[in-house]
Amino acid sequence: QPKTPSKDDSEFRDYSHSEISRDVATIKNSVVMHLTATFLRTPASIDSAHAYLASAFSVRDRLLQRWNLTNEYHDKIGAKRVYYMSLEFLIGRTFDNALLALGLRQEYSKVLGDVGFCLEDIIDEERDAALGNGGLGRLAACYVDSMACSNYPGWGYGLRYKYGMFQQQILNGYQVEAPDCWLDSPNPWEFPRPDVTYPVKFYGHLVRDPHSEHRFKWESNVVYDAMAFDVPVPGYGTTNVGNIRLWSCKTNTLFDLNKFNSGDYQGATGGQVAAQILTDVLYPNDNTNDGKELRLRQEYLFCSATMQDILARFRKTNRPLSELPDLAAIQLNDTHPTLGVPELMRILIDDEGLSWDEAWDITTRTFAFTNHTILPEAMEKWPVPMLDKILPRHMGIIYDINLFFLQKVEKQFPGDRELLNKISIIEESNPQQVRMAFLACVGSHKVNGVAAIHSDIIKQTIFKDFVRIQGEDKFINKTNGVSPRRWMNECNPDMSDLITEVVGDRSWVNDLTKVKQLEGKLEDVNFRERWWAAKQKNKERLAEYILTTTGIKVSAHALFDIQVKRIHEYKRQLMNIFSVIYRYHLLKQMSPEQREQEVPRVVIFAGKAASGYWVAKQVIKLINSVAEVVNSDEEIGDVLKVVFIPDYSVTAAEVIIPASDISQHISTAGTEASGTSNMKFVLNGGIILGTVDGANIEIGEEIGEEQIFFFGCLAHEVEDFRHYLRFNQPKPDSALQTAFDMIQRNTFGDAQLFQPLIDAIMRGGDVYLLSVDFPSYIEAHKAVEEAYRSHDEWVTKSILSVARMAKFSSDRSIQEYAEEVWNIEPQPVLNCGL
Ligand code: GPW
Repeated sequence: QPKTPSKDDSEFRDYSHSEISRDVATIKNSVVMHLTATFLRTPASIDSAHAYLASAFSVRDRLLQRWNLTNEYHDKIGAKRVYYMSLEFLIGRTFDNALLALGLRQEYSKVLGDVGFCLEDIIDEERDAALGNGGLGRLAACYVDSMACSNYPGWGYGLRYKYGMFQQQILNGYQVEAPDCWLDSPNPWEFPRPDVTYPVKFYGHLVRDPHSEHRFKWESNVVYDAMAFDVPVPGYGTTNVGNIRLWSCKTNTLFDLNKFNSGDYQGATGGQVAAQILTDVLYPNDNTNDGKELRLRQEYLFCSATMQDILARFRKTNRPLSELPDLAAIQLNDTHPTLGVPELMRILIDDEGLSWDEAWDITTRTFAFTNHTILPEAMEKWPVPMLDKILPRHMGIIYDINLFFLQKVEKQFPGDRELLNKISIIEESNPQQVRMAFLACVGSHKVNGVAAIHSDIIKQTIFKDFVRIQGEDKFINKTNGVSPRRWMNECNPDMSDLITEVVGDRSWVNDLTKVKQLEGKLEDVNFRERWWAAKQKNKERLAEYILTTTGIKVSAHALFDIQVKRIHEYKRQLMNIFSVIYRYHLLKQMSPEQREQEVPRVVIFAGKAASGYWVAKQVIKLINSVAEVVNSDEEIGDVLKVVFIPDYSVTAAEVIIPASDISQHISTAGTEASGTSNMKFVLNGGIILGTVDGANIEIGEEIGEEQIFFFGCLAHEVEDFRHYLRFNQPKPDSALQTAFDMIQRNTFGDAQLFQPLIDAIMRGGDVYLLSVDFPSYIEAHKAVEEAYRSHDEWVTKSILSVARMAKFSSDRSIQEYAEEVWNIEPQPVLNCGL
């Protein structure tokens, strides 16, 4: 039993609450202390890697002090907290972000400069925390950033994968995956908490409580331990520091002393090795559900540890469990954490002795659910036999949740058997499956989509009957947003300095409505020139990056046309590369004089394909094959270059996004729930070429339709087109046919490699409607070109766009969630008076 101090705590308190000095000498001291004492470096053995580590540890010291303050304060005032549960957090780097948040960038630059290092090089030593696939994981990271910056009491909860998103190499034009061993070097941004560890059970059997109908004892000797690691989230310009608590799995089987003594060292710790596997690796799927049992066990480990931790914190308040919803709001980031619902029910009923109705009331008032897709292949379903084997108690609870729900519906709509079948949480397939989206919906008091069109679509499709049963008010929209700290201030310093000049200070970073003031600068010739110069500099930075990562030399004076995102058929990178092929064909038909007149263009792709997604991988191969032919065609020169940048990541995005002239967001209408990179590109002065889909629509509404190039069919037309194409051959226009012909004439290597991509259109029903949208896509490209020729028109579009983008700050999204879903308030630590 640990002892507590015999004296009052004021001495400790005074020291731990005094702000660490900002002067350069003190900082230098702390960096050198870490160099020598934490990393055993001497002046003779210091290198940039250790200069980074020591600087990062000294920044972390400051963060942890504020971290303590924040959490102590929120505990003390009994603040309601939000818990953002997500299997993914795509954080990227933290060092530069923390320096900017604390306002210490210049100081550290000086300290490092004094010992002969350049801050930018030191920043480049950090590896990304890539604990996510794409938009969904990055959104979670932006949201905890906004919570911290807006002083909302809230934590992220996730998993600490030993291997994050795989690293992508391109070999012979093909994607090859390599493991992301991001924890091989020390990670300054996590704080291990061995004292915060919970047991998590699997398998076993149930014993019914003789005294209570709903209570069971769940017995099992397969027990894992989940141990917490805390990742501090610096709030910009505030004392508040947020937190992401990540669970790491270890065994809790006791060290086997007998085996050890008999010389079996391996056997003695054998359990450790087996248990590690649960949090070893991030599943690399984006918008697909592959239904692997290991993934289910990951999800449960995550949900159980998180629910136990939230309840442990709640119990310290000594308030009755019925008040849990007054102190905790839990947001489910898609269905992946939905087992949190039956897990909370299990704890409340079996461990705490509450009745079913009490437990259900608490649970549904605590949880809310965000849906991020309507793609059928992404819908999470788990076979009943699998769930029953691994989590027998939860399977029972899910059956009961479903039973009571169906009974209520039967009362509300007597005799409607078909309705009951449609909305049942259990799908009557063979084997039966648990529909996780329905479970999440029934277990939550609010359900939201992530852009206006998407929220409408889910109300008309997957949740149509639920709207009828549970009422309109439960189903709401929360349009996504992105953090202006990372996606403007950090990644685009020159443009940010310009905005700061106009606003008068840097407060716009936490209040994006202030960028509106840019509109006043539209006629300022000098300002316009500097705006363009900032973009030009970003393009040169990207040209340099392209040269080092691919060896391809591109001209920074060409139009930069960028599509970076996960490779997926619905996102239609294939349509983009077909249009590049067609452009190449047109250029080849021209005389040198005619080609001179064309707007030179660099078409840039980047993105990862899920390792098991064959079609997506062939698309990467096609892009690289086209790039090879086009880039080495001397007749074409700088008029057209095609680049595939390998290993897209948060850090790569920070270089790529600020450099766009246009970016492409060209999903088949109705398929991209929101998109968030579209927001990032426009916030950096780029123009969108896109379909009438996801957040593109709201971006157009905000910045004005003149500032965006829309094309393609509308969401409500998609079904009819698909229906037609199921029974009729597509009719590619001559441009698309030309692209097919060139591929089939082996222009880009063996045509056989790419025939399946053409077949998916010509024989596979063209599900993503490339043949339908291609003509208007080509027209839109022409419009882009004409606008780009008029330099003045382009700069106006660019400035106006940024000025009108305030809505897409994640601060706005988080404020809406806080007010309409979580019922929490900002609690700035500054006024804490501790
Ligand atoms: F399938 N999204 C994602 F809905 O990045 F779970 N990965 C995913 O697995 C899913 C969605 C899921 C994305 C959406 O595709 C994108 O449109 C949206 O902007 C983003 O989530 C954040 O809401």
